[in-house]
Amino acid sequence: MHISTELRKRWAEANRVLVLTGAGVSAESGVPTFRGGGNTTVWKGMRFDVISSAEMIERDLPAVWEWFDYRRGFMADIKPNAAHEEIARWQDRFAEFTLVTQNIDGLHQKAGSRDVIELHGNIWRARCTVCRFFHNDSSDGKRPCACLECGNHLRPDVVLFGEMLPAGAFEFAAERASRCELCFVIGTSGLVYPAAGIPEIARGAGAYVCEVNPELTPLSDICDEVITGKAGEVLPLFSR
Ligand code: BJW
Ligand code: ZN
Repeated sequence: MHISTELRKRWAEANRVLVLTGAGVSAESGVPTFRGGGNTTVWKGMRFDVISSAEMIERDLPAVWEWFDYRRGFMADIKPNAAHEEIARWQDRFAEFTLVTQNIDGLHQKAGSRDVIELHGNIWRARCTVCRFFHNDSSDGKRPCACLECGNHLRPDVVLFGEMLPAGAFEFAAERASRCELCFVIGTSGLVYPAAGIPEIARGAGAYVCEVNPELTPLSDICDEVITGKAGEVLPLFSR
């Protein structure tokens, strides 16, 4: 677990920094990753890419809610870890700082990060399956049962396999990636597109790209530097 002199210099001098995070950044808070243990996340015998799919919303919305309510249950009490906290400190350190996350747990915001680009939505929000009206949880942490505008069914406001990302979110992230000087790829397996294309855009535009992950990923090869370790242990080394 070592930060090169080159990276320390670039980190000290950079004006425009972009961070892309994935499930690994929340692992040390106790949120299970999707593909840990050999791609094995399963809910009631269904693989997560089956239950977390656009098709399942059509076929069995109550089952989708059961799966998301279960996860909302254990995510309610979790806290940001040292990685979220360090990333939150970075936003005031650079002239332009962009945080792009694939996570839906809201832990970056809990740690104090502002203007987080959530590519895959947020588990604490629902939206109407008909009129698309957004619903945040009520102050007591409960989700509404039906649309408050039109009374139709709600669904989790998350992006499932085969669904489009929120309008403009990827485009904004891609634009920031195309002009950042330093790009961190933290705790993602780099398998899900278009999110996994962001470091490639940054690299193609000449940014220095650094991955932080205990394991190598398909993105490791395009990175200038790979720091092998846990996000909560590696990231605080920057401010120290
Ligand atoms: C640590 C750690 C520690 C552990 N510290 N690290 C191009 C090619 C092929 C396919 C496609 C393509 N473009 C689009 C597609 C289709 C599809 C896709 O990418 N499929 C691939 C899997 C093949 N993409 C989509 O469908 C996307 N939509 C789209 O492109 O729309 C246009 C379109 C429509 C129709 C047809 C075609 C195109 C939408 C993707 C939505 C993803 N949604 C999910 C579920 C959210 C809801 C839910 O939570 O249930 O989002 S899938 C899941 O994967 C979740 C995550 O955000 C996402 C990424 O996972 P992540 O974060 O990388 O986690 P893991 O578990 O994979 O990895 C964890 C990593 O952490 C590991 O590397 C560990 O080593 C590491 N780690 N501890 C640091 N302490
Ligand atoms: Zn509605």
